Amino acid sequence: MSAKIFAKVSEKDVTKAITESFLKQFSLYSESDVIIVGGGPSGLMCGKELASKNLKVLIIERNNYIGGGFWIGGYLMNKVTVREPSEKILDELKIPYEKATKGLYVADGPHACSKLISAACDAGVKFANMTVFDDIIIRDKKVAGVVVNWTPVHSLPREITCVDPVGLEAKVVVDATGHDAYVAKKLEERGLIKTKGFGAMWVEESEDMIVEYTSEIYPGLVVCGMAVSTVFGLPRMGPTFGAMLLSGKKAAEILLKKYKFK
Ligand code: 48F
Repeated sequence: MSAKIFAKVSEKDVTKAITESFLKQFSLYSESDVIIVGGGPSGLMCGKELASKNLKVLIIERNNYIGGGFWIGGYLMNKVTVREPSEKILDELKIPYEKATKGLYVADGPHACSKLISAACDAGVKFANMTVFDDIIIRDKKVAGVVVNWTPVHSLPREITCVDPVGLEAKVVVDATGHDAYVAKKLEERGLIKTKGFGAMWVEESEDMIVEYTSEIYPGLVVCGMAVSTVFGLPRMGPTFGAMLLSGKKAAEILLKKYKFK
């Protein structure tokens, strides 16, 4: 037999490496500065901005893959568009793009999405994927964390799996769950806020409004991305992503201004 290329390691070593590393991180991030629910473009952008300021940021994502709707532009075609001036963010992230028409730029979805994920990882964001947001923690009339479970457990019928979720604490939670606005809806279920449901498509209006309405909607809960349109009843914008990136950035600015993290 020819000389071995790889180091001598057994199965148990592989298992221990995974479990020990995962549990160490999960335990550390059970108390985060900011928990962002949703790993789409707005959540990733928000996380990147916060982690680059040395905040401890955890993104909860129910899917295995991160990126939300940013891989695919629309109608299963993997090109994403941004309107001026958000091509400046593509420049910052070193995402190549072409001019489609005056004020509109088009990029490859896989390239744009992977660069954004990479920038978030490089900034220090950690991820809990295959993890579904299930409920909110509220203490003294302020959001204080999230209740989560494994996606596979959550997806099974109750009669097969009765597995309690676990709680993760954070100083601030960001709802970046897209059109569903899952976190905001949990507050609504308890009569604490009222959401309006997103409006019909109107690209000329929607992007500006989403950035404008990106805000803290309840103490400790900031909303960004398409969740903003669902909360405030704003028009949807279809497959153009500038507002997602700018809204994520604004969400980070809002909470950096208001909260002390050290
Ligand atoms: O939908 P998504 O990409 O949200 P976004 O950042 O961007 C919206 C655009 O993609 C597009 C658009 C405008 O261009 O109309 O739709 O606002 O990403 C949301 C992420 O949240 C995850 C979901 O899997 C997706 O990756 N998510 C949603 N609900 C939960 C969740 C939940 N309950 N628990 C965990 N993750």
